[in-house]
Amino acid sequence: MQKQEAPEKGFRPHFPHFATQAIHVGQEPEQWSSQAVVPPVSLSTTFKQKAPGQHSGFEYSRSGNPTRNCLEKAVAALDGAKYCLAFASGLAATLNITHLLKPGDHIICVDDVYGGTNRYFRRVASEMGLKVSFVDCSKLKLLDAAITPETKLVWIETPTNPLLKIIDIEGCAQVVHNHEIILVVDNTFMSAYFQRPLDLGADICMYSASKYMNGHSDVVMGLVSTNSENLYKKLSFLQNALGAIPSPFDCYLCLRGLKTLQIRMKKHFENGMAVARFLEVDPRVEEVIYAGLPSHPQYELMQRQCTGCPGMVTFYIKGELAHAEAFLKNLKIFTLAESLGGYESLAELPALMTHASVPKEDREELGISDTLIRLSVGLEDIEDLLEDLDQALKAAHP
Ligand code: P1T
Repeated sequence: MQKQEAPEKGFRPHFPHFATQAIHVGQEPEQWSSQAVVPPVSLSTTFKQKAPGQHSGFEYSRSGNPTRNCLEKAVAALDGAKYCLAFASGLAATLNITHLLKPGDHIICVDDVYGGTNRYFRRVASEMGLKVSFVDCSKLKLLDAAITPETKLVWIETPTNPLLKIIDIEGCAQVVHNHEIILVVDNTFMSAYFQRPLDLGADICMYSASKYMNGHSDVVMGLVSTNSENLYKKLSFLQNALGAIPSPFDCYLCLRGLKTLQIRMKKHFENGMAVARFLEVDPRVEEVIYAGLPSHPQYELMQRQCTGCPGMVTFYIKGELAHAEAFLKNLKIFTLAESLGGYESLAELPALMTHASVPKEDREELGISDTLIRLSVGLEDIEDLLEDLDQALKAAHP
């Protein structure tokens, strides 16, 4: 696809800065007869029509809902996008985007990707007649070489899950835009605050809003932003036709979560950095991967492409599976659980948890070993988090 034109001047509304937009865009009290400052949760499934087929903006809640509409407008503003659509989960967003393709089309997906995305492409999309290749898109030559006349979609995550590789969005856009290919960036880890994929040439920016965008581990949702009217029209049709939409209450919660996205991300960065620095010099740790550390192989790219790093820290504990398990079982403040991006700190073992569905040989080739531990560093006091990590490392390596 051709790079889309930036939104026209004035589109990024009256409020120029991030937190102001998160707090106000799409949420103007004047839109409600009650002048409600907090957007109401609009639970009605259906809306009265003036005459058959004549509605005043909403007809049925699957095709459009006032609370969802507020959220979609706010996220579009944060992404510098003209359009945004909300879905029932991150994977529902992936499903809808994939429905833009037809049997025989080819998808290139970054090799290190969330296990559920890998499973969907490998075990569902490919069963429906789509061809899928997993490619190390951090090497643009490999991406270029993998493109065939059938390639219609390139799917990248950056940083990748769980190995936190940084992919050059602008570089990928240059490669794919020589062809009729849609570039999708899964921006879940960075959130709209640290990275703006559409500005860097992506056609679609998607999120599992279940993570940082909502930030409170109480909503499962997906979000998709674009500047392309053509893609928006198709995705909007699919949103209604496939029906994988979020509930109005979840939209309300996510909109509420977004209001603190900026301050949360700043604190996640601060805490993530402190944890990475702590682990980096710890003799019980083999290697730390954190894009905010100068030791990260793509540190410079990260600095060019993003304005900060989230609380995602991945590391290899010294030893074997038993050491990783002992560490995880002994954590007291970090909770052993899948997911990420909430206010609370979580820890997990990708090989046995989030990425268990990735074939073993692929995991081994990527480096998702039994000693690879993924942390989602939350917003607790850093002294407590470091003390917790220290005592769990002691339990693993007495
Ligand atoms: O869980 P859901 O909202 O359907 O989103 C899927 C998804 C998409 N993209 C990325 C980068 C993700 O991390 C996820 C979900 N990930 C986890 C649950 C996890 O623990 O990694």
